[in-house]
Amino acid sequence: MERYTGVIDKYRERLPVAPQTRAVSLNEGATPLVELENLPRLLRRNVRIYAKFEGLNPTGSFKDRGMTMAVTQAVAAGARAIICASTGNTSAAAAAYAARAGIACFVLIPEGKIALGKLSQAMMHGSVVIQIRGNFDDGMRLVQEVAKTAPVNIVNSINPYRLQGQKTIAFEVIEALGDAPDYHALPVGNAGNITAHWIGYSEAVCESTDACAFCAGKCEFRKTKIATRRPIMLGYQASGAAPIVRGRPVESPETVATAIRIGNPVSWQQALAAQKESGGWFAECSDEEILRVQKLLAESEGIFCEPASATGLAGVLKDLELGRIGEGSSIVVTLTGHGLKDPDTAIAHSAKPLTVDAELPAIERVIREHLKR
Ligand code: AN7
Repeated sequence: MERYTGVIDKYRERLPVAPQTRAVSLNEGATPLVELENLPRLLRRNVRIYAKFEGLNPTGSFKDRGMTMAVTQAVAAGARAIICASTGNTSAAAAAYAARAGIACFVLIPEGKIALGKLSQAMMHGSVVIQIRGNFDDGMRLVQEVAKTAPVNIVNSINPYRLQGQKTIAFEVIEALGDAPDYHALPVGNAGNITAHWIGYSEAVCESTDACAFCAGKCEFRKTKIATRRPIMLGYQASGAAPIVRGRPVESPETVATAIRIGNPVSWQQALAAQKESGGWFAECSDEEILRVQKLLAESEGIFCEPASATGLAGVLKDLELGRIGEGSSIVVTLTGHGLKDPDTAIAHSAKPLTVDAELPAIERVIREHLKR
């Protein structure tokens, strides 16, 4: 068997990358699709729920799939610097892949509003971290303006190569299950990822050998049909940052799920198209629901995802409760980022550690007390 070397080498024929272009990769992708065993039983639901655990990518989120594409293409085009606005994970991925490629990286982040782990990544990989007194949407606007004059390549998801890389999630799900699931749920912030999922699922059922709309005739993807159908797409937003659910931009988005604290998503229209074409829907979850499901997943399945990622599962559990998702369904939930990204939130919402004397009876007492419950 050949050594696994990331999503570009694995899916090159389905991606707009020339055969001779060397991939800037950290062996991202090939993440596990873990079936939840205890939650459906706890909830007394006859459904199959699978978690696509994107937290196990090299920088701990799905952004790596898109960043390998964006940075590979930036390098191929001779770029010497990349830039992004970010709620955290994009900056972590951009910083790491820029380091790998040996190019400069500038990241704009909302001051005080990104999780500690993500900030540490951007700093550790040597990117230039610019904290702005504003939110993600302000950063996104500034990045687009500055890129008109400064010699920097934007690696936010308005860069179409990002979505091309991220579409590989759909291919992996199909490979693991043999076909598309009934439903695919995920959290929605800037709406790039739901757009990318839909591109992937749509290409998977396509047999056309025509050049695709993306490459405008410059490349030809091999289009082998690998699925018989597409899933119903479910997008979930945090209540304090739910512009798509509400149908209008949110001026000052607020949520504990800082990754999706976005009020005016760039890929809004594409996300709506995915929802309509798939027969799916958008819905919202409160911060309380998000944190409860993050904890529930960690305690009942051993999977630790960040708050934003729990939003997708929280939405699914609610819609199962409401009967919007039927019995017998197969559901894939993309868990977009690792729980270790945001240790502050995890610690703030968990039981405090016990402190006892370093003596045997104290430890025995704790064990006895705990098992009595
Ligand atoms: C864990 O890092 O937008 O709807 O700047 O980090 O494609 O934006 C992060 C987004 C979901 C939402 N889950 O995905 C950024 C950024 C996690 C995330 C999303 C993000 P999109």
